[in-house]
Amino acid sequence: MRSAVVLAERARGTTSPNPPVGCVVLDSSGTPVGAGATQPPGGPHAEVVALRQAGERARGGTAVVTLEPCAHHGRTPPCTDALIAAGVKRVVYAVADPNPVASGGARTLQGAGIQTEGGLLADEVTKGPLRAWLHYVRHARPHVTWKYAATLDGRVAAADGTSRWISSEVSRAEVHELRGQVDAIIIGTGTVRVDDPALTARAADGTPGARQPLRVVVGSGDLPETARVLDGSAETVRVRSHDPAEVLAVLRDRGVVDVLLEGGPTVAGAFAGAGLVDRVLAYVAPTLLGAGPVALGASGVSTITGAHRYTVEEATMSGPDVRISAVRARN
Ligand code: AOF
Ligand code: ZN
Repeated sequence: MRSAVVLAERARGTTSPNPPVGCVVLDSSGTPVGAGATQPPGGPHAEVVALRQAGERARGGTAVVTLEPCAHHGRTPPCTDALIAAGVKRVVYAVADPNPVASGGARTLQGAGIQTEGGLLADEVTKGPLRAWLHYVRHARPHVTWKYAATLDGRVAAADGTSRWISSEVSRAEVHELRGQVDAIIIGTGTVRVDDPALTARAADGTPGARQPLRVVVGSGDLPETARVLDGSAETVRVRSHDPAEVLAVLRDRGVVDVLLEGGPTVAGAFAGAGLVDRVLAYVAPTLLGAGPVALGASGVSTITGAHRYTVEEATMSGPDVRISAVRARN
C-alpha cells in the first residue's frame, strides 16, 4: 500500500476531476508484478494500468489500491470487471469511494467471490493524495489551501512594500513543487499589480515544470498588459468576482479539484471570512520587520470568540523556516 500511495502522489495534478489513485498487483506468492496510477481523464484507472502490466501473473494474486475500485461505466469500464476478469483472489483498498455513481465496488467484488479488505493506510491516503478529491466529492467545490510566507512577527512585506524572498530557498523550492501538483492557483488583481508573480512551477534553475497549474486572477481591477500572469507560459483565467464562493463554483465547473490560494491578504481574508480556507500552509521565517502588511486581511472577525479555528496537523523545519500545515477545525 505504501508503494501504491507513492504512485498516487506522483499522479497528483494530472487526473482532475478524477482522483489520483495508485495500485500495485501482487502474484499468488506475494511478489509485485504490476503497478500503475490513474491516467488523465478518459484514460485507464490505476487498477487497469497495473493489471495490464501484470498480465496472467495477476491470476490468484492480490490487488492493492488506494481507493475502492469503481463499479460503474463512466468514461472507462468498471475496474471491478477488470479485476474479476484478471482472476485476482483478493483486493485490499485504503478508502471507500464516496462518489455515489462509482461506489459499491467492494460489494460487487465480494459477489464475484473475491476477498476484500478496506481501511489499510486510510488515514495516510485521506490526508495525502485523496484529500482534495474527497473534499471535492463531499462538498461539491474545490479544496483550498492558503499558502503564505511571513516573518516571525507575521508580516508578508516590509513597510516599503518589498517582499521578495521572505522565506528561504528551500521553502520556495517546496512551493514550486506544490504548484506542480495542484490544479489551479488563485491570486487577486492587487497582488498581480504589486508583486507581478509568474505563478508557474519552476525548478531552482528557472526551468518550467512539466505540469503548470491554471492561473486564476480574481477581482475586477485592471491588469497591466505586461503582467507576467499574461505571458502565455501557462493558462490564465480571470474571474471578475469578489465572492469566493462564486470563484470556487466557476473552478468546480471547470473540473478544478485542488486549489492553492497564494493571496495576498485581501483575497485570503475574504476566503477565510467565507469559511473557504480548508487548510493553511504557512512558512514562517526567523526574521522580524516590525512594520508592513500582515498575512491575512479583514476576515469578518471582530472578537476573539469569532476566530477561525484550525488544528495543526504538521509542523516541520523547512531549511531555516518553520512549515506549518493546519486544517480547519470541524465543530
Ligand atoms: C478507480 N480507480 O484509478 C480512479 C477511480 O469517469 P471515469 O470513468 O473516469 O470515473 C471517474 C470516477 O471513478 C471517479 O469519480 C471516482 O469515483 C472513480 N475513480 N476509480 O477504481 C481509479 N481514478
Ligand atoms: Zn475504476
